[in-house]
Amino acid sequence: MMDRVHLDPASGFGRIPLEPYQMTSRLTDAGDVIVLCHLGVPQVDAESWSITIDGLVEHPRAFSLAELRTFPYVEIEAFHQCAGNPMEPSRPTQRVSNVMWGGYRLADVVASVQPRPEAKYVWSFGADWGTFDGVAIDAYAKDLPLARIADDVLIAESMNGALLTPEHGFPLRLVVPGFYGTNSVKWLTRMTFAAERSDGPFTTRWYNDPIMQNGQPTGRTQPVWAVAPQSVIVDPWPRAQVQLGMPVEIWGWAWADAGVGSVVIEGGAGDLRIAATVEPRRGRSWQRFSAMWRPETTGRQRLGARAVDTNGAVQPDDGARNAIHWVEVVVK
Ligand SMILES: Nc1nc2c(c(=O)[nH]1)N[C@H]1C(S)=C(S)[C@@H](COP(=O)(O)O)O[C@H]1N2
Ligand SMILES: [Mo]
Repeated sequence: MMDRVHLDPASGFGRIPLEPYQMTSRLTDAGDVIVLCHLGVPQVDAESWSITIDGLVEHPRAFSLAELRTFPYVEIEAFHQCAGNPMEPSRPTQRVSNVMWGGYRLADVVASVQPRPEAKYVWSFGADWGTFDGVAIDAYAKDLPLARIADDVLIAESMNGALLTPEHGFPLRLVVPGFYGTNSVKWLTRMTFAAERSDGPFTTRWYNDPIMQNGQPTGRTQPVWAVAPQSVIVDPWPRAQVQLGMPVEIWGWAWADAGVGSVVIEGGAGDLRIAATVEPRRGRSWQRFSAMWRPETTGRQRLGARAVDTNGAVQPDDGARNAIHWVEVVVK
């Protein structure tokens, strides 16, 4: 068995994310970014850290931090979203932030180890270990399709211009822009190229969504990888009072792995449909949308934004992690 690092805390650890009305800045302050650690927070010595790349590659080897730093340093802005509790995969969540990651392109690092043609997946391992939902875990492990690596996957060492903090994966973590946060393995120790998917519990048991057909489960599942279209209204706030007949700006953020093509504001007195202006997609950053609304009846009304991604996938009303987020306002 590998040497196990000291964890502190040595059990699940998280930070409560911002509420949507608090998501006023384009880049989320590092101190406000979601934190999700299933097993605890490894306390790590960066000097002796290395990442081993092995499996279906011609030249397996380990890279120290100093060796990784010889690759070009790049920065990538991307939304960063937790898929929510793996035991409740269809519960709506808004655990999202938007972050500037800095580090080394996995594609650059991998070029020197030469993956073999049979390799189809890359498995990633973290230094954290312990017990999750009664299951003993040697290391947190995830996988991703090899084809994704061409798409700006990073071995990251910074967040918003500062070195990663321990809870965010110091000294090095994977970042898979456009995939749910669960795939971005922190305290990255090893990457193994393989012909098939990883058989670990975080890839087989948890983080697989049932595939539905006409509202019924098919018995098949799909990995929680690409982020589905989603949005939050930042303003108006819940319980905000707005004036009858006066224009109100509704604005927020929308995001999707494929990029968001359109956002419609719905709700109001019932039949509201306003096409919002959506800023163009920039990489995998979240996209600001805004719309002007002139309320025509008084009383409590709810407002929701429905995002559609560039593939035509539509944000659903309910029963899914990316369900519409409703804000109730009062028209006076
Ligand atoms: N090694 C390891 N990596 C991990 C996790 C973990 O528990 N262990 N949690 C994942 C989950 S579910 C999420 S949402 C993101 C959160 O990253 P953050 O805490 O830096 O925001 O890390 C992912 N990477
Ligand atoms: Mo997560």
